[in-house]
Amino acid sequence: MELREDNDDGIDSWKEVTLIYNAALKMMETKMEILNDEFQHVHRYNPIEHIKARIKTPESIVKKLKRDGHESTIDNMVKYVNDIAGIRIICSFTSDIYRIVDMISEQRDIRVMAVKDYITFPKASGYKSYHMIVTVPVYLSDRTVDTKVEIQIRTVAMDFWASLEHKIHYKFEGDVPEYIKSELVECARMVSDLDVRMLKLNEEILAITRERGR
Ligand code: 0O2
Repeated sequence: MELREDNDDGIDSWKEVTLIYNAALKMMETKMEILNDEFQHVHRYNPIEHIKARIKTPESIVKKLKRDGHESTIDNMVKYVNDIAGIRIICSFTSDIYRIVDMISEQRDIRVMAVKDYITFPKASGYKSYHMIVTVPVYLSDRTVDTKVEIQIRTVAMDFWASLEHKIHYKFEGDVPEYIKSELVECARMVSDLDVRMLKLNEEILAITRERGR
């Protein structure tokens, strides 16, 4: 991303950063809504339950840059922080996740830069989610800016687990007692089990509906 010359206090550049990342988020949200509407039209079914979008706070950006040993400059922010713009796509079933990944990857103006499949390879904590870092072109009056967006795709059940785990992590400032960690791992196992059973149930309902010609 090319930013205009910084002024003394850097405010213009920061404003420009948020403007561009906000535009990228809007584009991604609209793209996802269109795909969801089309999917409903063709398959009579919505793979996306809901979408959450956020711009990372300046405090979190600075924290991440410090953690990775970078100076807090606008340039470093744009270069090293991949999740300034983040979108979370929540779906009902695990199979929807890969459908959405394919649909995103096939969009001609989206460039997939990196993926992390924590669905097939969950974290030791039990965390499951599919992560993509993509760029989308943001069309300004005088130039086009390819802008990074982090996409997290997960089921409702995985999201429920991740939200609570995130809160717990934050409460204990990373030093979570062992018995809570093991309980979380056990809950993650139950979440995976629930996702498998709900998917199976849904497939059975769809098969019956097809059989009855409805
Ligand atoms: P926040 O507050 O949610 O923004 P990165 O640090 O992004 O450069 P990393 O950590 O290898 O590199 O990226 P990864 O694994 O793709 O994780 C990025 C984001 O995924 C995190 O952002 C979290 O939102 C989420 N995440 C990853 N692991 C976990 C986990 O074990 N539990 C929960 N609840 N969320 C997780 P941030 O910036 O760490 O946090």
